[in-house]
Amino acid sequence: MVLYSMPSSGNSYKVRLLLALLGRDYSHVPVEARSPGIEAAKAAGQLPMGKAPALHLDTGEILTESNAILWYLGEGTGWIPPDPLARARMLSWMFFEQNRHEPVIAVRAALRCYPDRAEAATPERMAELYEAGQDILSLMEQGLGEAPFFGGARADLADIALYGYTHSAESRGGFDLGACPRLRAWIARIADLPGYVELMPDA
Ligand SMILES: N[C@@H](CCC(=O)N[C@@H](CS)C(=O)NCC(=O)O)C(=O)O
Repeated sequence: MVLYSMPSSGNSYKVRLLLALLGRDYSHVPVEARSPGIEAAKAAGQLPMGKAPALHLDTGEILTESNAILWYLGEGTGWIPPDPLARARMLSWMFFEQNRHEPVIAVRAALRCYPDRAEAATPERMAELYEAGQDILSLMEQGLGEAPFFGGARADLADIALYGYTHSAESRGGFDLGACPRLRAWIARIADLPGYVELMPDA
């Protein structure tokens, strides 16, 4: 397998994290935003949707969309619960992540961290994203409840999907997890999982 992934992106990180937790071997092609490498990969059809991550399988198939890639890699492992209701709950968090969480938490981080996005980081936009993001984090705090993981007693793909951008919501996104002690404990719990890797270990 060859993974085209963006080193600084939470969507790409989810896939690298699951591969590491599963102990799977793969080749990595880093394609950072606005680099010649990512443009070359797009031009060569290696990122068919024009975005990273993309997983190139040994069969020649290319899989896109981080959460779909998580599903593919998670099949037949303990990362997808066997119970239909638990699987549906996992998907519910994964859709929430792409539909509501990522467009706010990741976008605010991008506006703060990527210099070429700074122009769009107006005080109004940043305040709006902050307020919306704090609400999203509160929903997660409540949703997690007393459970150690979003998957319940053990972590599932929802935990990986949500971790991608939540773990750096404070450092990169400028959010405040002070009122979310369970989320903070959950972040630490994920980082303790055997095989865990950081977002950008070489950075
Ligand atoms: N929904 C997609 C989003 C992928 C995405 O937006 N990737 C961004 C980085 S987070 C990207 O490749 N940007 C590079 C570009 O647009 O040139 C997923 O979860 O995989």
